[in-house]
Amino acid sequence: MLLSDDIKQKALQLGFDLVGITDASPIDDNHVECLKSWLDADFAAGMGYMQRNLEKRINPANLFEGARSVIIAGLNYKPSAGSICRQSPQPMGRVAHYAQYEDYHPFIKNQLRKLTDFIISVAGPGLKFKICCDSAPLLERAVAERAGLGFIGKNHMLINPDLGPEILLGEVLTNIELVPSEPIKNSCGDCNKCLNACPTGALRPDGYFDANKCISYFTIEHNGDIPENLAEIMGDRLFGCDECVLACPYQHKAPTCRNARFIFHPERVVLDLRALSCLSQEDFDLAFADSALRRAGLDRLKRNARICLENQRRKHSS
Ligand code: B12
Ligand code: SF4
Ligand code: SF4
Repeated sequence: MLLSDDIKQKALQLGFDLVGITDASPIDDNHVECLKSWLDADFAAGMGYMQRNLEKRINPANLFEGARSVIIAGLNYKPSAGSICRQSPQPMGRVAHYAQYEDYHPFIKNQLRKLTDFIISVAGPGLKFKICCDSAPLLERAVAERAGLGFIGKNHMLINPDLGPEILLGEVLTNIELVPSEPIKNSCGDCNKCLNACPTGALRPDGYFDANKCISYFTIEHNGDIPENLAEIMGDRLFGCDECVLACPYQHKAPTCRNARFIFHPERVVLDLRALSCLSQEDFDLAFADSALRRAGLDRLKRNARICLENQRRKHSS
């Protein structure tokens, strides 16, 4: 069997749901144009890091010298139905699906490291690898599309026709020349459900995504106050937002996460807002050491909790 096929088979054995390969040539022009006009229009809001390292973000060979191929893997994170609805007498705040699990960054990187160990064991030493997951400057969704993992929907998610949009991505850049996978041809067609479901208009009718209006951006990435009009629309969304994902028909028919090694934390589906408001830094560090919630940090989470509590108070008094 070809090395490329061996690698794909091993990635699936390691618990990934999807795997594809593309060459390390620059990102396709249409994506680069979209990224540049997105940055020019200030749709990146306060994410200054998106303005930096443009040359790396649009060309894997600039991110990793000598790169010839990119192996990209996808992990299904759709939670099982039983874990979605949780009732409590306390005011609770909702957490985005991906953060209801252990932090996916080290999980995916560890699995990809096992994949590179396997490649060395069959192809010999002297090979070079760079493992990325989320934080590296690389247009991951554009790479995933070219490697045949799915298509990019109007909600800007990489969507696999069978597994839906709830797929987390990680990559191995390597100096080995591998056989590229074929892109797939599906699309959204006439559907506009995610645009209609976005509570703030962050998904614009012209197809662009505006972080200045996105609840996910404000609750996870933004420092300082959240504008009043958006704070009200936040409702009980404490960390992240899944509306444009949950509206998608591809999400509805997708199977749930089947990787038992990717640990799901039922106690992170919703969080007690009052308890969070008076949590000490020490207790936060202990409780969320292995969680993507650390990205926001305790101060932002407390700010979000105050807003969710105020929204719930307003709802009950009206
Ligand atoms: C910055 C960032 C964010 C920001 C900005 C989001 C954004 N849309 O850019 C914030 C904090 C808001 C965010 C939110 C979320 N994120 Co995020 N995020 C990233 C990060 C680090 C970079 C994304 C990026 O390059 N943005 C630049 C802009 C220009 O990209 P874009 O809007 O998607 O546009 C591109 C394509 O859509 C494409 N395109 C194709 N057709 C068209 C048509 C038109 C008209 C346009 C304009 C563009 C376009 O062109 C552009 C360039 O490729 C990536 C990891 C990475 N390194 O890639 C994760 C990543 C995209 N995030 C991820 C996730 C899971 C989420 C959330 C679902 C989390 C949540 N529940 O809150 C939401 C989803 C929000 C959304 N609908 O995009 C996953 C997505 C996996 C997937 N299946 O697609 C990623 C890949 C992380 C990972 N490793 O798994 N995220
Ligand atoms: S994450 Fe929420 S606010 Fe942001 S684009 Fe999607 S639905 Fe809109
Ligand atoms: S909800 Fe409809 S338009 Fe939006 S991404 Fe899914 S299929 Fe595409």
